[in-house]
Amino acid sequence: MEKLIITAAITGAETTKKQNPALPCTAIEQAEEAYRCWQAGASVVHLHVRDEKQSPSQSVELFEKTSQEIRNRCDIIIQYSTGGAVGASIADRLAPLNLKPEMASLNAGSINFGNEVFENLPKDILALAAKMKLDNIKPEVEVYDLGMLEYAVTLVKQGYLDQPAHFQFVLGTKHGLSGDPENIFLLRNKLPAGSTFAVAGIGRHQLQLAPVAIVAGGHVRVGFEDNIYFSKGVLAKSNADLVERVSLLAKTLQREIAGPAEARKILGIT
Ligand code: KMH
Ligand code: ZN
Repeated sequence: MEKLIITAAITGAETTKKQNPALPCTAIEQAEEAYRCWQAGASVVHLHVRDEKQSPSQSVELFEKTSQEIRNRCDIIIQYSTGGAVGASIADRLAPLNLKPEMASLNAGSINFGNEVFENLPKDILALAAKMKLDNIKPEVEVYDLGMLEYAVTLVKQGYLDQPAHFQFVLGTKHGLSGDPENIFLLRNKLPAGSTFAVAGIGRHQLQLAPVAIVAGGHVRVGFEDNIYFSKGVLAKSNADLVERVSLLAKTLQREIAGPAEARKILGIT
């Protein structure tokens, strides 16, 4: 089995410092947190940025500053969010890609999100995919439902996404597939040959699905974007604590952990 890629989704667009005071929001806070996560075994950081009011932002300047601060500390792969926050315009979601990050998320469809709709129109998905192809940015295809995966597979077959593609199964959202471990296998069995996949469990599913993903040959995402707790009712003190626990799980399950250079090879990042 290939080595395990751990992604740290350190901030997200929805989590607040009120919910967890350890949420990193400034460029320096995010860079220091990414560094701690890298030390704990993460090879990818999934990045959203926040403005001075700690509100979600798609500011190119902020993405650039934060990326620079992260790169000053470690060689972790930086994956930009193109999902942003619900309601962000597609132009704003696309703009940070001009900085040519190594990776970016690509959401494969629209879904109810809280009481809103996280909108991903087909033309916008294709525009983001085309930009990533043009600038050699590795997409991580985010799927929240089986139909979204099946649609993304058609994009692979039609050449909008290069093979082997990398997918993320986001499980445990209120309106998408649940955190039932069987859903990992449901989705995995629909992947085109040679694809790689990671699992992002939401809330308590983050911990519960990590060992399943590890033994199923998938990769794992953890972090405050998806879950702020270390255990029931106990806030995590740092994203790095969540990463470290996955590293320990992997060691216990005898799956080696990939460093950034190895992760680049596994994902075909050139
Ligand atoms: N904030 C969510 C609406 C992504 O980063 O691509 C979307 C999201 C997915 O976080
Ligand atoms: Zn995100």
